Amino acid sequence: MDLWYTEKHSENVGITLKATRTLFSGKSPFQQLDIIETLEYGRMMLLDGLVMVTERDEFVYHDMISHPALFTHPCPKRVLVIGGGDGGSIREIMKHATVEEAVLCEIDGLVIEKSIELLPSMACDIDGSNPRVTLHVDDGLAYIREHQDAFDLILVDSTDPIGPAVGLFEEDFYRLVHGALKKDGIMVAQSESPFYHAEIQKNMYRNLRNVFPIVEMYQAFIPTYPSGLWSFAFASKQYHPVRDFDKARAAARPFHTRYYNEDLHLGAFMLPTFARENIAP
Ligand code: AAT
Repeated sequence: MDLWYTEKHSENVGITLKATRTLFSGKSPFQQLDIIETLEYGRMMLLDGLVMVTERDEFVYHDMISHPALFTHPCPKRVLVIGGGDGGSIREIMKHATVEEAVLCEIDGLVIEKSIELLPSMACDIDGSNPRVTLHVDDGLAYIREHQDAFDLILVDSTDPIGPAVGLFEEDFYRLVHGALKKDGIMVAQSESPFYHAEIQKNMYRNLRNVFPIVEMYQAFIPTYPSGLWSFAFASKQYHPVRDFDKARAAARPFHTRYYNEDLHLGAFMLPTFARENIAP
């Protein structure tokens, strides 16, 4: 018998993938976690029935949540990831030799534990083997409240604004992030689909603009996320992602990136009109 997994993106639209087996299924105090094996996209992690990552397209998301900020900041040394318990963002951050310490603050210890066990290609730097990485199992909000003026970059690699991540899209949280960043710090946050989530984007970018002087949106192609068109918010105290970008430094990067490159860095900030309109001030 064929097994198919379907995620409904709205009442009338969804994505369907043929699956071969369930590797883990369980409930944490925060959410339902499932890891299944699919034929086209490899292993796939679901939280409350929604796709978080797949082995086949995670490189797009993790390249794009991390490298644009890491290559805009002239010398990122201390980086915080909020959420991201699969470890993919930390893996990309670790490619940057300037980074002395990366902290992962994930609310759900079960996500970290099962990613180490079942998604080792993402979790390779959060399994205790990398001395530059520190793990905290805690609510990101609580953590940054206690760590002000501490980070060059903060990446908000969070779930959608439902459940434990609701607070991570609000102005009060962005004020705490602003305070947790050093005076020239940058925050990047996943910011949903411009095609389906106009309302969420409108509120999120308004909240960000109330706090940060520089706020830009950039896009990436992520086939297993709703509509395939995804976005990230770049909120910065000083550096602009296009005007202050050192293209030569990004071109000379001493490691491979399968999605990010120095031309795409600039292109990703060029938005289609409907996406611009979602976040117009
Ligand atoms: N790397 C891509 C995977 C994710 S998962 C996002 C993680 O954020 C989850 O593991 C969840 O437990 C964690 N999280 C949610 N709320 C909080 C919080 N308040 N503090 C810390 N961690 C939190 C991103 C998927 C994006 C999906 C887009 N459709």
